Amino acid sequence: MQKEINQVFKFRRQRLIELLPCDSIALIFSNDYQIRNRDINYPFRQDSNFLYLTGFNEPDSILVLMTDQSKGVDILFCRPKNHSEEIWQGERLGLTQAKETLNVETAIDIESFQDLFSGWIENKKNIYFNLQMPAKQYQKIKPFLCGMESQDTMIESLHEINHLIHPMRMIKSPEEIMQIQIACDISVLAHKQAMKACKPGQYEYELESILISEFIRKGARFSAYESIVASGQNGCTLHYTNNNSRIKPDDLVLIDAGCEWQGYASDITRTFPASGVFSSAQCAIYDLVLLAQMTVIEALAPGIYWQDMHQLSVKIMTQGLLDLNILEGTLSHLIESKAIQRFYMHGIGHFLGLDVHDVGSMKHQGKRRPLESGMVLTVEPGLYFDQNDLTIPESFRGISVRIEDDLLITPTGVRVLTADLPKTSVEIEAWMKV
Ligand SMILES: [Mn+2]
Repeated sequence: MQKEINQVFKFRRQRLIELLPCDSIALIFSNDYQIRNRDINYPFRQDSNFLYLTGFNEPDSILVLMTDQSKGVDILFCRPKNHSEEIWQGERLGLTQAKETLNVETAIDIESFQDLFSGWIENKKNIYFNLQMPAKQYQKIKPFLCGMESQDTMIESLHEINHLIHPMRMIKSPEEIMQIQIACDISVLAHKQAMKACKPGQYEYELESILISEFIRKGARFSAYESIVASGQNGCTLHYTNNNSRIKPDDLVLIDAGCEWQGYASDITRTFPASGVFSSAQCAIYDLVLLAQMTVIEALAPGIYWQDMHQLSVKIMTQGLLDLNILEGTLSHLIESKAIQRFYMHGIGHFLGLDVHDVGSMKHQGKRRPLESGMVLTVEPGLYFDQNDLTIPESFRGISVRIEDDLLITPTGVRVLTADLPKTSVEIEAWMKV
């Protein structure tokens, strides 16, 4: 089984090698440990490109891909076995095992990287790496780049590796879709439990603890991002993570949380009434956001433009706010003047993958890029009404609603990966009552 999985990473490296011109060298750095304080580190999270190409979860490693006239090779620099360090830091794969398990051409002690690299770049025309890499990593290669014949040759030969890797990561393979689905399934269970457990008078962090507990209980030790549990007005802070307010009986509670599974993120938002029953004003806003979300999801298919999906959500919600007398004027004028941006200040959604806001672009060579089968995205329209906004009717003040699901673009349309989570106001009220 492990061999089959590692073959997937081998194929990815081979595909990347095929994209490299002749006489190229490409460097993909692992992440390093990040210090939290003194001798304590933050939990280690591998660099997403490195993980995508190796499946190898150790720090202090560099993947090197090289091409010449005849072929391409993949070389892994990593830490050798070291009994005394492994007692403290945990077991390492080591060089022999790394070569065999990860199926690379050769595995070399990371300490030898600079010596070998200085010789290799002498006969390479193109050098690919992450041009935005952290300074600490850049220091490892900078002396050799500066030693090149002239500044002009150097600049001409440096290329952005992300321009090759990101388009690959944008289209998910069946293996990746499986991992994302597992992340989604766990997050759905966690959201269901938190929604059902909610009682006015609780603190937001009590719901957060249910989410995290369920993630970990299912083997997803890490969240894909810090959970947002925002009651009432806190929902108006888009990235609210204090999660320390007391939930009031008339509040809506907005939970935006998702776990990470095998490096793959899920990202779900639900908004529900603390009391278990929506007020009529809350329900009006909720149903409007839901209408926008479901209309966009139904429209998704290969060939569709993401920018049009955002516009579709803008149009639906602008019309809805006109009907509710929150906006005044004509629809076309309000859309043109982007009047809804006061209440809907983010985009319709984003790519999802190894990064929660995954790599990839909806533009390609200056033009819009249509959706393709294999893309995974979130759709998350929202409306946020500040409690101190005196320009809107009083009953709507302090209401924040966002609804977010994760989706796979299929050859014929779309598959909702988070479909098992109650979503309509009727479903939510019924689920909270049980
Ligand atoms: Mn999101």
